[in-house]
Order: sequence, then C-alpha cells, then structure tokens
Amino acid sequence: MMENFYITTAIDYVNGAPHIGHAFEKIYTDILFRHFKKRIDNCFMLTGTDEHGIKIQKTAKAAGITPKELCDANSNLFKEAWNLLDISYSKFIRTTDDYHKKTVQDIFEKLLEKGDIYKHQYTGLYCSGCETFLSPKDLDEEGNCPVHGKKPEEVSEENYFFKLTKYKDKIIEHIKNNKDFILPEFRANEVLNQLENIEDISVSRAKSSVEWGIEVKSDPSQVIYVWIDALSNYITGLGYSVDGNHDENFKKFWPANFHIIGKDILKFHSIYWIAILMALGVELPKSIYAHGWITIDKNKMSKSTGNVIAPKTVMEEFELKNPDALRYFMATAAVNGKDGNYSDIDFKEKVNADLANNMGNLLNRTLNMLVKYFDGEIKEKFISDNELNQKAANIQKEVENLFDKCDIASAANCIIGLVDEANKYVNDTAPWSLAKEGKMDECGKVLYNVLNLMVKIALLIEPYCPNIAQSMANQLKFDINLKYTEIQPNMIKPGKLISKDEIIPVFLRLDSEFAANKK
Ligand code: ME8
Repeated sequence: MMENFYITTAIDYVNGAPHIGHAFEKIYTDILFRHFKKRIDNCFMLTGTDEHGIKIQKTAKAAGITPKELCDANSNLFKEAWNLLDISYSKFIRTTDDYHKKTVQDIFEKLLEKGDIYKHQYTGLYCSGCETFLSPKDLDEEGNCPVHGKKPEEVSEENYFFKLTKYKDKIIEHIKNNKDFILPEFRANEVLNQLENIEDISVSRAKSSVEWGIEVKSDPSQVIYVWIDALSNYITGLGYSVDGNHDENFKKFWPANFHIIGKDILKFHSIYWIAILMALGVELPKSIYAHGWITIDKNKMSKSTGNVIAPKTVMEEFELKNPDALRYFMATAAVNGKDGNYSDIDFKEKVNADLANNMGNLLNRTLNMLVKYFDGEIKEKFISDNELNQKAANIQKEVENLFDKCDIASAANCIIGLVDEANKYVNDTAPWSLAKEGKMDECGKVLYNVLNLMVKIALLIEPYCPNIAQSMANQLKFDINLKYTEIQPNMIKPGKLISKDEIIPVFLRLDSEFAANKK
C-alpha cells in the first residue's frame, strides 16, 4: 500500500465566477481524494486560484478596481462554491500568496543560472484567452485560436525563453516507458504528436505589456509569464524550496500521485511542467489525468451564449439540502476522459433512478421490514456467510482498480450495479412472503444480508455522496470513516439495530416539476 497520497486540481482563473465546468473538476478530484483516504493514511489535496495575467489586469481596469481587489473577491467565490459542494481540500493556494511568489522568482533565477532560460527578441501570435503564444499551426482555418475562436494578437517583444527543446527526447522516453503517466491512455498519443513540433517557449512578458504578474527578480522590466507561475503551484503549495530546504509537506507528499486537469491544458502539464521539473531536478508526478469537458444542453458553456451555470444555481433550483446529488451526477456525466453534458432533465432522472429509487429505497424498505418483523433486531442466527459478501468483495476490488486509473464514472456504475444485484436478491427471495409463510429465520437472513451489504455500499459511495453515506451509517450504526481494509464479511453485529422513528429516507426524489417549470 502507498504510504502517502497527493492529488491536485488545476487552479482556476479568477476573471469570472466558478461554473459547473470548474465544479466538475473539483468534485472529480475530491471523489478521488476521499476514496484514497479510505485506503491510505496520509493524503493531501491541493486546489486554488490562478490570479495573474493580462485578462485579470484588463477586467479589473474595466471594473475600476485594482487587480488584487478583483482577485480577492473572485477567489472567495471559488472558495464559497467548493464549500457548498463539500470539497474537502487540504489547502487552497492563491498565486498572489507571498510564499508562492517568492518561490516562483527563485525557480526562475535557478533556471536562468542553469542556462535553461535565455533572453530572446520574439514576434509571435498571442492568445490572451489561453495566455500563451500560438504557432500558426495551432490556428484553425480562419486563423483563430481553436479554443477561444478569436484571432491572436501579433506581439513583438524581448522575452525570456525556456529551452523546452532540450528536454524533448527525455519527455518522449518518459511517456513511452510509463503507461500510467498520461491517463486516460488514449491521450498519450496526442501528447507524443504535440511533442514532434515543440519549440522553446516564452516564459516572461515585458512589464510594459503586462503589469499584473510576478517580477523577474534579476530584471524587474519583465514579469514571469503565467504558466511558470501557475504550474509551480503544485510544489510551492507543499513548501518546495530551490535551496533544498523544503517544508515537511513537500518531503512527505511530492511527487504527486495525480494531477487532475482538463483536456485543454494537457500540453502545459505533460510537456511544459515536466520539462520545468526536469530542469529543476525535481522528481516527476506519477500520473496526469485529463478529464473531458462539460457542455450545457449539448452546447459549449460561454458568457456570450449566456448559458453559464453556477453550481449554486443548480443547488438552489432543485432545493438541494446538500451537494450529494450534484456530485453524483457530475461524477457520472463524463466517462473517463470523454466529454459529458449537463441538463436539468438528465440530472433529475439520473439521481432519482440511482440514489432514490435504487439505493435509498432498498435501504428504506429493508429497514422497515426489519422493524415490522423483528422489532428492528438482528438475531445471531441471521448471520451467515452468503453470496452477497463475495460479490461485495469482488466489486470493492474492481472499484479500487478503477480508481487507480481515475475512472470514477465506471466505478460508480459498479457500485450501483451491486445495488441492482441486492434489489434483485430481495425480489427473488421475497422476504415479505417468507414472513407470511412463517419462515422467520429465512426472512431474517435475507434482511441481514441486504443490510450488511448496504454498509459496504455506503463505504464505497461515500466519496461521491458523503452526506447520504453518513445518513446510511447513522441508521446502520457503523463508522463511515472506516478504511477499506477494515471491511469484514459481516459488518453488522447482533442486537437491536433500529427503531421505527429512526428510519429516514437517505435521499428524496427530486420533484419533476422543477425541470418542467424552468424553460
Ligand atoms: O486553465 N468542463 O484555468 P481555467 C470541464 N488557470 N472542465 C472545465 C470546463 C468545462 N466546461 N471549463 C473549464 C486554467 N474547465 C489555468 C490552469 S493549472 C496550473 C492552471 C477546467 O479557469 C479546465 O479544463 O480556464 C481546467 O482544468 C480548469 O477548469 C480551470 O480552467
């Protein structure tokens, strides 16, 4: 078993409020984090906000406030949203934090000293959406940036450049030798193709063009360009120091197990970041996982289309008491690196089917039968080894294997598949008929087997739905913080388990009228 585990999200630009695309990634990462907390003792999750660059400078100017004021306000919106979604991160980093700025300056100086950063007069096409120079090969047929649909600006400047080309062969070799380095695996070829055409990259901008950035220590006429600043957060957040005097967290948690990012920024992570780490002589992360993108009603989310949805809006419109339903939907909406879609109707149908009708209902009716036939008591003779125990053990293994590859949607399907099996088992064995026929021991065994299985289901579903799982644990009287290694075949002990007034539905169906009223 791994001793320590470190997972990161991308850090979001703060020139707007968080939308459900950002939320998707933070939920995705939090589910992985919570799952691994059940397998590994020491786990750390880093998230945060990316606050420098020309876009922030321009937005702040237009709003008549300072860039820092804009960043403070918007960074808080992200924190509030993650709070609402029960994202259990260990640390929130802001690239305007002093410790981060200092280490980024030190990193830059170290690379300058090493000769991996050099000064160069350059004319290039700059996309302020990507905050990057694009090469003509990157543009679409109309000469626009393919991600932002806008013509890049021609910029001529003397900038510092990073010798990316020096590391090309080493990166190719690393990707080819480490199958799990880029996940899902189908993305690795894409990166290998991009590597064919790489050039050295600009890593600073003249202060006369961009003021809002970290100054180059030895040349204050230049600011460090956003990607070196942003990518370094993964190590500055742990207390990395160029002189080797690292904080405990860096010693304990680096290298990262997973960098979770969107497919649009895979190149920056699997090429630029890796080259920077190689140049610094820092160990490489174990895996970079690129997730797909979320569309709204099959359309790309954009301010101009006016279809941007905030996670808070979904919570309010469906009057959700906690974020579990949204977390569960998001986790299953985009399967293993593919794109996914959010619509009110799909959301409601999915969570009603899986969480209310399937899982919640099974627990509720089984507990009610236990109260009706046995006054809520588990008798010793109900407990025996049974086929559901073996099935649960197999599914647990499968879920763990899927999490090792960050495939949380397929893992959720496995867990719900186990609930399906349990529902089928109840329907096939019909404990209500057994009771009617006076076969009380058989009836009690069936109820025990199902409730005992629900303990395991709750532990497996907890990363997705922590509140629902807690409610299941309250009714089944076990500790939801158990580790997966503590799961035994028979988890429920003999004795009184529950009384009628303690039984509560763990998830209420979302009312169909919400979606109908919306449009
Ligand atoms: O790229 N669906 O910030 P960002 C899914 N600051 N994911 C989405 C999405 C959508 N519709 N829209 C955005 C940046 N994302 C940089 C990152 S990391 C060192 C620096 C994801 O605010 C996107 O793919 O544009 C990225 O992983 C994250 O949200 C932040 O995007």
